[in-house]
Amino acid sequence: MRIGITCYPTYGGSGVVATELGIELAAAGHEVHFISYSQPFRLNGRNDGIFYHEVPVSNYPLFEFPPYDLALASRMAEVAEYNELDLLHVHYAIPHSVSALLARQMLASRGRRLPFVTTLHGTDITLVGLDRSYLPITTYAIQESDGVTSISQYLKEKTIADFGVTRPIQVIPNFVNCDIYMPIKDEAVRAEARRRLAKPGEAILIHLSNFRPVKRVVDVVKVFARVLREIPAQLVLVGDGPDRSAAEWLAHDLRIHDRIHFLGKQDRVNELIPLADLMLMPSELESFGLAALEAMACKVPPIATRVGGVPELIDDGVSGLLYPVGDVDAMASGIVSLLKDRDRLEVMRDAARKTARTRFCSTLMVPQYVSYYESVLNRT
Ligand code: GMT
Repeated sequence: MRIGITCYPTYGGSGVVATELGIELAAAGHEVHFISYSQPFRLNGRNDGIFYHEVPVSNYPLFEFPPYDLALASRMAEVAEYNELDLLHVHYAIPHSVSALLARQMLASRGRRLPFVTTLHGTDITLVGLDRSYLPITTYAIQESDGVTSISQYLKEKTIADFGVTRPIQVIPNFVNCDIYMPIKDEAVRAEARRRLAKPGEAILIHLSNFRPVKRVVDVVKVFARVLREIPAQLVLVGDGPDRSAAEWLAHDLRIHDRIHFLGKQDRVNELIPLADLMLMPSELESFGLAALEAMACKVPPIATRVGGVPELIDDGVSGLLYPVGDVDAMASGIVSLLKDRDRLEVMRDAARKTARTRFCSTLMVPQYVSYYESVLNRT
């Protein structure tokens, strides 16, 4: 198949899923064309079967807001025509599904077919999409999509309830490549790598996100401060965004900044995650929680909040621990008791990896996308 993929190319779960999907599809012999305003961040290097098409957005002085969605629609139609794409797959409904709808209409007027699949990821439904200025057009574009997938059952139900979408929605959960996200098998190698972050005997906690308010990064620092009262530890914070300075300020105010590593945006998180003992994801809301899945694949159990689609991924007390949003005391005491009970931690580490491998591995999900594409092509 020849597949066009559009996503946000910046750091964020939907862009990660779209890029990893494109890489896996190309590895399976499909031709993949990314269409976006810049190259997706995980698409570094030249992969066979992958092409990247930049969307130029001209900024005429009359435009207070350059119309990216129109430029994207034009480029989608061009790329589809020149490369004879079979379909488009857009990740994150706003504005990608609207642009895809326009591209489909442009080509239809010339007798060419371009079906498109929209994958709903999270805030396109739970936050931004609900804004009155976007709600009607987002609903329309989802409804008009030739296929709609969502990354969790929770998100599917939310879309039906809040948007009144009647088109069938197929749940295809987030996935991870378990050969890239994996534990470091050699304990001596792992111990040596951990020494760059922590002294022997210290625990390592990790958090990865785009530091948006929904991720509650300040809670990560609060939990860590409580853990430190009982256990020597280091905290590794990967990512950057609006709440980074609030987290840095709190770290200094609590005088624990010398134990917190603000690493900023990192490309090879699969090399960092396996060094940690536990991962923290105290989000206000997660439609799935891809960062937690990546951690689980590396045998790092997540300490997370019981929100959105997270319980579809984490079995509380088995492959991780779940708490109410904002309950930093409970999260800290859960972490402390787990770190003090190494046998229980080891069982949980195995369960986390097993969940990733047996339920959310790319080898299971990518074929689901391929057969979904085939079903869309057969009925359009
Ligand atoms: O909302 C974000 O923080 C980023 C967002 C995205 O679209 O980039 O993440 C969403 O998509 C991820 C991949 O499908 C999910 O794993 C995240 O749970 C989801 N985020 C939220 O629902 C807040």
